[in-house]
This record gives sequence, C-alpha cells and structure tokens, in this order.
Amino acid sequence: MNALKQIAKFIFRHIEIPILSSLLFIKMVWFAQETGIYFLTKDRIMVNIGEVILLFSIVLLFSRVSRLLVLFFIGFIGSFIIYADLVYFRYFGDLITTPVLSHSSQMGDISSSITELMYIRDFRFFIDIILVLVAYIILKIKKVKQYLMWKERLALLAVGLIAGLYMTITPINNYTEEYGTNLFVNTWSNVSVYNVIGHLGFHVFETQKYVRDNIINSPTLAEGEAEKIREWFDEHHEKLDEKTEYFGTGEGKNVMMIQLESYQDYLLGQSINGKEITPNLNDLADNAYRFTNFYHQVAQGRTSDAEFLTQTSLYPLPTGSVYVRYPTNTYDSLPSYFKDYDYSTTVYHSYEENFWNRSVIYPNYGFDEFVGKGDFEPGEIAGPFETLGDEGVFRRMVNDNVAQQPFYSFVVALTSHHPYYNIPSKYYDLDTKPFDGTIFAHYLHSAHYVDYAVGQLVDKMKKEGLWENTVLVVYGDHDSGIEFTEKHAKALGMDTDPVSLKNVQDKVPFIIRIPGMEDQGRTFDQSVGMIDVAPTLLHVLGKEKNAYHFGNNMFDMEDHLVPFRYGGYKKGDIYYDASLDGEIENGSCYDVSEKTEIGVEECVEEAKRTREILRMSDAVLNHNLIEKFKAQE
Ligand code: GP9
Ligand code: MN
Repeated sequence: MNALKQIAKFIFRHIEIPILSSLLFIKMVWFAQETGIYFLTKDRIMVNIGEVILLFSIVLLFSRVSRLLVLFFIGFIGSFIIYADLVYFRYFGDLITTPVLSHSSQMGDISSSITELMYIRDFRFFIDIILVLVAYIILKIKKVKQYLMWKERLALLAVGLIAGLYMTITPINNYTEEYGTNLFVNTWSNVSVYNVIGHLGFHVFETQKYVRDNIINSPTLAEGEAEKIREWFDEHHEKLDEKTEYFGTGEGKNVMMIQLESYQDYLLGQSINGKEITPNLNDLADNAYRFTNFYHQVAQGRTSDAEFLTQTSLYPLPTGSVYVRYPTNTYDSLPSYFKDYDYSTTVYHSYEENFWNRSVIYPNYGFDEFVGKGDFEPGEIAGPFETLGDEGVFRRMVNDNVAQQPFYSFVVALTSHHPYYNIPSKYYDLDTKPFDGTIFAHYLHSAHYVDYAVGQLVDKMKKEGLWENTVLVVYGDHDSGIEFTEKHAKALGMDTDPVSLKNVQDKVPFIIRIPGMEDQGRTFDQSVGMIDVAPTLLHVLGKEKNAYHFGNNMFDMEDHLVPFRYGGYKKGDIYYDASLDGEIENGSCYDVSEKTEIGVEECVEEAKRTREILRMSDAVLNHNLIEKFKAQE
C-alpha cells in the first residue's frame, strides 16, 4: 500500500510534464492532419515523440513552481512554431524557413490576409499554455512550497534524454542508411526534411543551416568587388546590345517556354529499330531553330537549377539549390521582365507546390499564378510521381492561355523523370531491343510519350490560334542520369568514340520557334547553354534591357564560353573536363570535332575565366548584389 502511495505521489509530482508534452505532440498531429502530410509511419511518429521528450526533459532541471513557468515558455514556443507553420502552410503550402522570415517582403502578400488564415478553432493550440500560466500564478500567490528532490529529477532527466535521443536518432539513421545524406545537403523540399527529422527537428536543422551558411561562414565580399562585378555587367550589356537579324522578330508575341524533364539531346533526330523516338520534336525543329550544342549547366539543384538558369541567367550554387537558399533575393527574371510589358505570367508544374521551394520563389520571380499539383483537373496520370501527365498539363496551359494574351507561360514538365516508369502502356510503341527491360528502354519510352505530348500541344496551339502569334521555346532540364555508353550510341547510329560519348552526356535539346520567320528549320551549331536563354529571348523580343544576366545572345553566332558549374566548360569545339581536386592542370582538355584529347594547357586560360565567372555569379547571389545595383541605378 505504502509503495503504491509512493508511486502515486511520484506521478503526481511530475504529472504536468507527460500531459503537456502529449498535447504538443497532438498539435503536431493536427498540423499533419490539416496539411495532408502523411504522418502515420513508425519512424515519423517516433522521431516527433523523441523530440518532444527531449524538449520537455529540460523542465526537470526546475523545481515545481518555477517549472510551470518554464513549461509555459517551452509549451508556448513549441505551439507557436507549429501554429505559425500551419498558418503559413494554409497560404504557401510549405513550412516556414529562416530566409523567408528574414526577408519579410515575401510575407508582404500574406500579412494583409493573415487574419483570414487564422480561425477561431485554432485557439485549441494555446488553451493548455494559458492554463499552465494560470496555474503558475495561483501557486505563486498561494506561496506553495517548492520541493527540490534533486536526485529524482536528475534520474528522470537522464532517462528522458536517453529515451528522447534514441527515439530521435533511430528513424533518422534508418533513412540515411537507405537513402544517404543528400537530402540534408540539397533540401529539395522542406516537407521531405520534416518527414525525416520531425517537426521540431526541421526547425532546428533549418535554423542551424541558415546560421552556418549566412552568419558563421557568411561569404565575404572583398573591397571593391561589387564595383568590379558591376563594371563587368556594364561591359557585358554593350555586347548584348549588338543587334542581329533576329532582333525584335518576336516583338509583342506571346511566349511559351517548355522545360522537359531529363530530356537529352541525343533523343532528337534518332530512330531505334527503324522508328523515330521523337517524331514530333523533330517536326517542330524543322519548323523552328534548333541549337545542336546546347548544354545544361545545373548542379545539385537539378530541375530547380535549370529553371533558375533560364529564368534569371545566373549560375546555380555549387552546393544545394538557390531556390532553397536565396528564394527572396532580387533577380532580373524573365517573368518580372514580362510583367513590365503587361504580359500575364503563369507557371505550370504538376507536382507538390512546395517542392524545391517553388511556392516561395515563383511569386518573387513575378509569376502572377502558379498552377501546381492541387490546381489541375483530374486527367491521365503518367510518370513516376503518379501525377497528371505532361499531355494534360500542356492542354490545361493552352486552355488558359487563349484568354490571357499576351502571355508568358512556363511549364516545368515532369513525366519523363527518373526512373522513367509508369507511362501508360498504350504509349509503349517503340521497339527497344536489345535494351528491353533496362532503364534505358524505359527512358526511351518515357521520352517518346513526352514527344507525343509535345505533338498534342502543337496541334492544340494551331487549333486555338496560338501557333502564329507565340514564340515557343522547348529545352531539356538536365541529363537522364543514365550513362550513355558505346552500346547506346551504336544502337542510335551515333559516334561511339569516348570523346563523343563524353560530349553527348550534358547536351539537352534547345528549340526556339519564332512565328513568321522564313528561315525556320535552320540549325545552329555553336556551343551555348541555359545561361543564354533569357538574353536570347529578350533579343528576340526586341528589348534592349540592361538586365543583370551572365548569358549571351545565342543568335550572335559567336563561340562563347559555356561554363559548367563543376568547373568544366565548353567553348567552340573545346570541351574541358575539370578535375574534382580543383587543380586546373589536372583536368582533361578535348577537341570534340577531332575526337581527341589535347594538352591541358590549351584549356587553362578559359578554365580560369570559367572560375572567375562562377565566382562573380556566386557573389551576386551571396550578397544579393542585383538589389544593390538596382538601388544605385
Ligand atoms: C519535382 C521535380 C524533380 O518537382 O522538379 O525533378 P529533379 O530535381 O529531381 O530533377
Ligand atoms: Mn529534373
């Protein structure tokens, strides 16, 4: 009896801790329920409970009455974070991050409607906290005696910390053992990070990353460096102002830009077992301009880097994605340019709106509207993400566009994403022998489906009267991740030597159609890259704009340097493969037209220039220089 009494007393001494910590966990469940994020896996539940236990263990350092005050603060901070995330999610479909908080211009849009996003029922997030505060005040007034019981509290603290750590670390380890640590470097989606490391863990991780990158290792800008970069842009503007026969040929027309997922250039113009892989893109190229040496320049940000390159003509970061690190910087983006000329601007992507932080960066780019996963009508599902297939996305876009002219529409297509399965079987009409069953065969089929979708798009544009008044740009976002081998090249009737194979790897298609031009069908062979898309488009639209763009005008016919983010480059026929150790001399230099390796000394000068350009672009991003330059204008 005595023992039972002791136990009851012991429980009573600490009862508020399990109650309040459970309530905090319940608030996490409410958040997941309302946002529709799937929460019910063993690991997700465990990591969140583990973190709650860790947080509340701290309370044991305090004796009863003061403990209530600490509980109030801890409970308030925890509940406030979850609730703030919920309100933010109701608007942006994502969790709050430090860059967003520290650049509250983004919040400008939301602050006026913030009260609309808060409901009376949300009060439940704070009831327990208020009760704790009331209890504290009563006990204080009644001068209730505090007890110490140091040993008991320290023992409980030890148990709490061990259990909390175990429950937090185990699920994270389970994830990294299976998928590696890439997610924590690239953070392609806040929700993905949250799923792995829990709600509180996400904010701890995200804040430490922000502090590490922006405060502790804050990139420094040497004296006079900003001025030098500005001068570089001034000189570059003179170059961009040179007119060609294509200047202004698309003036006043609508613009549609289609970014195809993982689409390699080698798919175009090729057949497998007698059948064209991309008949519709080939037809399009015959009625447009095709650049046969267009390179992707993406880094770890993959699709987001490709978008960033073409929309802003700045280079992606060496690690992580700019979309995640600098979503609120000032950019001379294509949509913002179109806004200046009263175009409507819309972006389409049939996946989660918060993936790659798009819901934050797109409004900053100047898109009026982002049509994301939740906004499409149900239609034919295709691709590994099991979302609306590209065909449906294109159709929706054209339907919208008819009433939006002049428009700038940008589609981030998705169906042909790695690992290239889940294409409806009726589109499997290529004979992929001898690759049947391999990832390469799946890749060809999914590329073939996307080509079909492009064909449907063109037909619909014609039907809806958009074909003759719309500049159409189609390009691929990056390589397929499948090594292009001798066997593949042979099957497609392409060069099989090692230099050609290397050169093919990072090439993606680039086609631009300017209606009304007589010389359509022309191909351009000079080396160009994604960085050049925005300046080229502005040239075609006939605008002389001193935009802070690093790219060149692809129509000026010059052999410009095409830097790759890892330090390699392509210029004319010269391809430089940088070495991972960063020593320029340890890289390899090739003459692609001769299909041979040449002395590295031939590449040193341009390799240095490549680094210089990337360094300048990094400085522009790290110090938000475009905002500063514009303020000086
Ligand atoms: C999903 C898509 C992912 O939104 O952008 O593409 P990825 O970055 O993996 O190429
Ligand atoms: Mn991609």
